[in-house]
Amino acid sequence: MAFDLEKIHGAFAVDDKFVQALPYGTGHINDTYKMDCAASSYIVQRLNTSIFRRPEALMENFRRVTAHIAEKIAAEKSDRQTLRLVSARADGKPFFRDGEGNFWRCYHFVGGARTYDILETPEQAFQAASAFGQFQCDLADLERLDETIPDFHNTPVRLKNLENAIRADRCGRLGEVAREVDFVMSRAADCRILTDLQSEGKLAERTTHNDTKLNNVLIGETSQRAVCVIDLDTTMPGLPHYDFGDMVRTGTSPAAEDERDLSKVGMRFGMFEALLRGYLSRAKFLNPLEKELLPFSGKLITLEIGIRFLTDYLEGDVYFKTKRPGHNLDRCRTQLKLVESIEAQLDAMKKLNDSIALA
Ligand code: ADP
Ligand code: GN1
Ligand code: MG
Repeated sequence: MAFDLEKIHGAFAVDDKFVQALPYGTGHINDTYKMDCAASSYIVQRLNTSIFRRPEALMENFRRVTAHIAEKIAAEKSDRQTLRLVSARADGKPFFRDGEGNFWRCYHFVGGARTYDILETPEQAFQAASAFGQFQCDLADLERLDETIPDFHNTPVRLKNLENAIRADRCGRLGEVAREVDFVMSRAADCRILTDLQSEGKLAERTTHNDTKLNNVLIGETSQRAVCVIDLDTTMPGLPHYDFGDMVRTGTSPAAEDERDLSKVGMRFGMFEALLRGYLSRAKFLNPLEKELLPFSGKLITLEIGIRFLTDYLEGDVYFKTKRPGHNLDRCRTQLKLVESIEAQLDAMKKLNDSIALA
């Protein structure tokens, strides 16, 4: 669908002449555009409201999170940044709903920085993980956010959704995925570990980002330092493991999430070590049990996202944006291959984790 981005520009309090707006980034959910104006640039996004069903509550979370982090940054006089929303011209709200019901938001483009779909160096991994650790730290004293997508990282619920998709087999694709289904089902017990500990009161909810794909942190082109954590749509109550686990999922493999040559997929131990050291350098609030479960969280979240890609494949590719037939199945297969690779190294990952002191 083509949108008149110049009109959307007019809806926001951007006092800068519109030049162009082009699709930007590789996100799977929202439509993102980089809008260039005469003096500076902006990010304009159309929120996917079939996934984010309460967009106003989401934007209230977004506003509270960015205001809270901005205060912390100001107090410490650091060069790190947070997203800065632009208000709608008509009513001052941090979003604009157009005549067709599309939900738009706009914020300042952070220049001189970029994201990486595949991390290139352990230093980038260290930087990105310390930025997400700092993010959790910054939000530790924020009042509870609205849980805009309930059960977002509830792995047993994700598994149940897969079981429902298997039973329905709406697209007649089940025959193709017998191996993947077996792989997941033989690990069903893993899916419960964190949620069971939480129900038993042994793990406590915190404010977490919940989508810590490594391309959701901007890294300074020259400084190579993490500049800004972005993509705050799922920032809400969660377990810190969801964030660390997704860093391991997206930061350790040298292959793309949708790579078809599975021989290229695997966990690079050096990248894991850099993520762990970066994260622990800031996540001082973790208690011993939380810390102990970090290596396992890498396996769990990789399995969970594999389950979600498989479910979407069986349901006819209705959730994640896809660019080719079988795209979600390709993505599922890379995740499961990565799970295997993590399993093979889990003992060494735990040993390393035990050897690092928190304080
Ligand atoms: P999605 O939810 O679709 O993943 P993101 O919010 O992550 O959307 O944005 C998509 C991409 O746009 C990011 O990966 C990043 O490259 C770029 N981006 C987003 N916000 C900014 C910003 N404020 N400044 C510069 N680049 C940004
Ligand atoms: C989606 O929007 P994006 O591309 O950063 C998804 C994440 C998945 C990820 C898999 C709201 O993230 O949960 O881990 O794809 N976001 C949502 O790449 O479902
Ligand atoms: Mg993103």
